[in-house]
Amino acid sequence: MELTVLGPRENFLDLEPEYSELERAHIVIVPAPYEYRTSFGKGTAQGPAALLAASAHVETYDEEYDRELCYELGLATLKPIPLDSLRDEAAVAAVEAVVEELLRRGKFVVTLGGEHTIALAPIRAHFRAFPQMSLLQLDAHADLRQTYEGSPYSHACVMARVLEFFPPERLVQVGLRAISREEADSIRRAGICTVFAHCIRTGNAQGWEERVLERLGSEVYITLDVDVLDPAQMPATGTPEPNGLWYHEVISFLQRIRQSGRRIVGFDLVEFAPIPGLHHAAMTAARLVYKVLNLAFAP
Ligand SMILES: [Mn+2]
Repeated sequence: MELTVLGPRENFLDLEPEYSELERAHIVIVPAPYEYRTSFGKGTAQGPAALLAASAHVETYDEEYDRELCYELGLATLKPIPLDSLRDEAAVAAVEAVVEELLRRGKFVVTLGGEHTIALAPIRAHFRAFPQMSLLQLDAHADLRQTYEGSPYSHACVMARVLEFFPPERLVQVGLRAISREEADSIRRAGICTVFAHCIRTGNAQGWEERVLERLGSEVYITLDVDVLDPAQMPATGTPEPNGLWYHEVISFLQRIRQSGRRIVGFDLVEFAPIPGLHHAAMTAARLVYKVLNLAFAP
C-alpha cells in the first residue's frame, strides 16, 4: 500500500520532513474527513484540515512533560484519505485498511474524523492488533442506537456497531448527557460501565475514576468525541450538549489512566466541525491531540 505524507505547513505541527517522514516517524496522524450522515450541525468533513491548520500554532514543547515529543519520536501526517465518493461500510473499510497497514509497520496511529462513524475503522484495526484492549469512549452521547434516521451507519450508532464484535464489559463511556431510553436499556442490559456527566458534576460519581480504572485492562484505545467537552470550550461540533467536561478534567483523567501503568495503544478524535473565525475551538482540538500524545508517551 502506498502512503503519502503531508509536508510542512500542511502537516500536524508544521514539521520539517526530517521529523515528519513516514519511515522515521513513530506516530502517524490519519486524516479521515468522512461526513455523510451528520444529523444536526454540519461541517465535520472540514475537521481534519482545520485542526491541522491550527496545529501549526501549537507549541512543540510541552511544559508538563518537559519535552518535544514530535522531535523525539517523529510525527508524520498522511494525506487525507479520499472519502468523498465512499459511503458507510465502504468508507470505514478504506480507513481501516490504512490504519491496519500502519499498525503492521509498528506505528502509533491517531485517526482524525470526520463523523463518529469513521472511528469504527481504527477501533476494528486496533482490536485485531491488540485483542486484549479496553475501549474508552469520551462522548456526550452513547452512540448505541441500533439505527438512526434509517441507517445503522449513523454517527449515533457507532458504538452499537462496535459491540457487534467487541465485548461490552470492556467498554467504558465517560461524559454522557444525552441518551435515549433504548440506549439506557442497552447500557444496563450489556453491563457497560458508564459515567454520566451529571454524576460527575453533582459529586454523585465519587470515586468514578477508580471505578473506570478497575474496568480498564492494561491496553486502552480511546475514541474521543469532542462533544464530551462543554460547548463553552468546544462549540464547534455537530451535536453540542450543555454541562460537559472541561479540558483539564479530560486531560487529568487520561493522565491518571497513564499513571496507573496502562498503555494507550491508539486514539481517534472525531466530530470536530470547525466554525469559520472561531480559532479557539480549532486550537483546542489540535492541542488535545498533542496533549493526549504527550501523556500516552509519558515515561
Ligand atoms: Mn459520538
